[in-house]
Amino acid sequence: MKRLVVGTGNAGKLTEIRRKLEGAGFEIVTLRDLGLSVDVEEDEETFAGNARKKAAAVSLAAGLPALADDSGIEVDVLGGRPGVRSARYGGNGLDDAARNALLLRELAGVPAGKRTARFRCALAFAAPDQAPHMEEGTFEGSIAFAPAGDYGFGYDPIFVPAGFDRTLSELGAEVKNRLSHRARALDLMKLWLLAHRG
Ligand code: ITT
Repeated sequence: MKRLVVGTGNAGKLTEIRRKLEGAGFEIVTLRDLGLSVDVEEDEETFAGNARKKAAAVSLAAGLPALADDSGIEVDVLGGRPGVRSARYGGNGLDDAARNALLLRELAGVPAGKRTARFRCALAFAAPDQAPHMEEGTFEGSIAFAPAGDYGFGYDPIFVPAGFDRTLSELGAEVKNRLSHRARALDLMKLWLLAHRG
């Protein structure tokens, strides 16, 4: 089977990508599987720009087709922050729990109706022999008043998807793999891979 390198250091993303791309006709490998490490500065102003940059760098280093994800959360009352800076929001020293606590402090006093937010995911496929292909997904919801639940990573414990009254971490894998920003982008990417790279 043809190999596809997934260029992410985020274990949560990797699990979601592997699950969604089953049956897409590729053996999914990581940079670590190949004994490679690629350091990409994520300095673009858009998710798509960063995803494209990561995928191109990984494909070049591995000499194989590559997939990269750039994603994050936009909180409306914060003018779209953390946005493309979601991974390092509040500085490099913070872990996911500390970043969630920071976001909740910033939203102290903001009422339920004004806590709207969305996750965005840009996925880029790059191969040595062709221009990159992009897909995107968004996931609307709002920021909870306190973290809850164990599933997932990042901002999942404080994100309540639109139409639900529990956090994504409480709702778990079935809901996330069906409705999330990454799930939607991956569904589209899988269709494109089957049609163009099969
Ligand atoms: P790679 O660049 O190695 O893929 P990363 O974690 O640094 O890993 P990003 O630069 O795309 O990835 O940062 C995205 C951040 O946005 C991520 O670290 C989370 O904090 C948040 N995020 C993205 N998707 C998420 C999701 O599905 N659930 C919760 N948080 C998410």
